[in-house]
Amino acid sequence: TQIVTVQTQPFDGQAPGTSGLRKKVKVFQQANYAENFIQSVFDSVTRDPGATLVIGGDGRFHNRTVIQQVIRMAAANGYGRVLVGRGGILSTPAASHVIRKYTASGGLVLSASHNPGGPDEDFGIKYNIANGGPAPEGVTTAIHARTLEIDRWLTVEADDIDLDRIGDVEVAGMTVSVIDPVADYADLMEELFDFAAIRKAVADGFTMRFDAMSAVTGPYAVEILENRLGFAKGTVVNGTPLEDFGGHHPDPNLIHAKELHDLMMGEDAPDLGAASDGDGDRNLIIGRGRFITPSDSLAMLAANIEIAPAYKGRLAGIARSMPTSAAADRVAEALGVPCFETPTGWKFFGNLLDAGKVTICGEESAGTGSDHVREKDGLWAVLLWLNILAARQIPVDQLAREHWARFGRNYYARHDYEGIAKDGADALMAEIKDSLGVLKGHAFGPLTVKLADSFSYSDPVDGSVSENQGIRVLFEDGSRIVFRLSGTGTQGATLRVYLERYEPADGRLDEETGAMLADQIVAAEAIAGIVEHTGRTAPDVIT
Ligand code: VG1
Ligand code: CO
Repeated sequence: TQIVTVQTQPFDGQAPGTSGLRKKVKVFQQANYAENFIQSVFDSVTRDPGATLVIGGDGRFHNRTVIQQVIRMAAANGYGRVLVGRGGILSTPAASHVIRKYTASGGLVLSASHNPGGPDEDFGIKYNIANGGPAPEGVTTAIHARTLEIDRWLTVEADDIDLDRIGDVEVAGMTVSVIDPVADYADLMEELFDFAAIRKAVADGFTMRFDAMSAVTGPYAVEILENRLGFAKGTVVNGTPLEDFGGHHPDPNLIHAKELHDLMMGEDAPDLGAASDGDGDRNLIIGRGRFITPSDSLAMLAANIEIAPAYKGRLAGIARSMPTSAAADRVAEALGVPCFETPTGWKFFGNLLDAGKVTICGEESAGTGSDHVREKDGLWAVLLWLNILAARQIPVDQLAREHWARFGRNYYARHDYEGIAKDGADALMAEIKDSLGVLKGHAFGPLTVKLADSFSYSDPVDGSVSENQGIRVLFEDGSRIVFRLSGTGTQGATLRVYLERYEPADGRLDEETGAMLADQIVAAEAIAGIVEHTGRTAPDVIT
C-alpha cells in the first residue's frame, strides 16, 4: 500500500465539546480541517494492528464526503476493516451497537444531532471507544492536544466506494464492509422487549404516531414499528432521511415537534406520540393530552423497566445528569437501588454501565438509555414505553398520575438563551461563581439558598475528576436552579437555566409548570442578571 503523507498545520478550536466536534459545514469544508481532526483521533487512540473501525452518520449534508475521506485515511492508518452503514447511515445508538457487536476498536459517528443540516448549517464528528460509548474526557483531551501539534495526515490513493451497495470491497488492502444499518439494531430491540405483547396491543387497537423529523430514525422506525410490530403504514411520518432535514431543526421538543404536540392535545390523538432527533439518540414522549418531561420519563421508565423481558429482576441502579430533575432519585430510593449524578453528556455514564452499577440512565435533554448500548437511544425509549403500556394496559396520562401519586412530582423546565454573545455569557457565569461564597443564606422572595456550588464529579469507577460542570443553587424548600453553558452549539453561546421544584405525593400534582416555577424564575434573574448579560428579556426555547 502506498501511503500518502499530506502536510498540514493545526487549527484552533478543535476541542471536542459535550458530544464531539461540532462546527458549521463551511468550517469542516476548509482544506485539512476534517482530516486534521480525524488524524488526531487516529494518532491518539490505542488499537491493535488490523483493528476494525465503525463509521456512520445521521445522513446530513457533507456526511458522504467525510465518510469517503475517513475510509482512505483508515486504510493509511493501519485499520484492517471498516464497517459502514449503507448510504453512510447509522443512528448514534445503532453505531454504538455495531461497535460492540463486531468488537470494533472504536467508531466515528458523524452527526450534529438536533442541530439543522445543509450547506450553511452544522456538521460534527465524534469518536466512540470500544465499549460503544463516547470517548471519555481523558481521550478527548488527548485528541485535542494532538490537534494543536499535528503537522501531517495520512491517506491512500483510492476511488470513492459505492456506499449504497451492501457487501465487501477492498481499499488499499483494507476491507470495507457496507452493512445494513437497521437490521442489527432492530434485532437487538426484539431481544430486549416483548414484541408479542406490543403486537397484541396494536391488534387490539393501540395507535401511535412517530415523527422521524426527516432524520436518521425513519428507516429504523418503519422497520420496527410498522414492519415488525404491525402499526399501520403511515404511523411513521417524515420517515425519509434528508440531507437538510427538510429545512427544520430535527430537535424533538415542543417547539420543533409542534405538529405532533398539537395532534396529541387534540380530539384525534393516537394513544402515543413520539419523535427522535437528527441522529436518533433523543426521544420525545407525549400521551393523549399529556406531555411527559424527559426527566419524568426517566423516572417512570426506571420504575417500570423490569416489565421488559431483558430487564426482569436486574435493575442495578439509576444514573442521571446533574441538571436532570431528581424524579429518578425518588424511584431509586423507593426501589432500594443506588442513584448516580453525573455531569452533562453521555460519556459520563459509560464507566457506570460498564461496571454494572447502573442499568438505566437519562438526561433532561430527552436522552434515555440502558446498558444495551453505550449511547442514549431514542427508539429504545419509545419501545420501552410501548412495552410498559402494553403490559399495564393504561394510558400514558394515567401512568403519569399514578407515578406522581406514589413518588411526588418534580416540576421542571429548562430555559435556553441561544446564540447570545460569548463575552456576556462568560461574564454571567464568572459573576455567579464569584458570588457563590455569599449566596448561602440569602433570600430571594420566599426562597432561601441552602447551598450554592460549582458541580464537580469524581467518577466512582476510575476516580477521574471533572470540574466546572455547571452551577447549582439549592434552596431550603428543596427547589433548585442550575446554570450552565451549552457545549454543543456552533454559534456564539447558549445559556441553559434549569428550574426544578418538588411537590410531595400529597401535594399539588396537576398544576401548570410555569406557574409552579414562578419563584424560581424570578430568583434566577436576580442571581444571574440574565437580562443585563444576554440582552434578552425571555428565553428562546422553554423545554
Ligand atoms: C446537550 C444536552 C446534553 C446532551 C448533549 C448531546 O448538550 O444538554 O444533555 O448529552 O446535548 O446530545 P449541551 O452541552 O448543549 O447542553 V445530542 O442528541 O446533541 O448528541
Ligand atoms: Co442526538
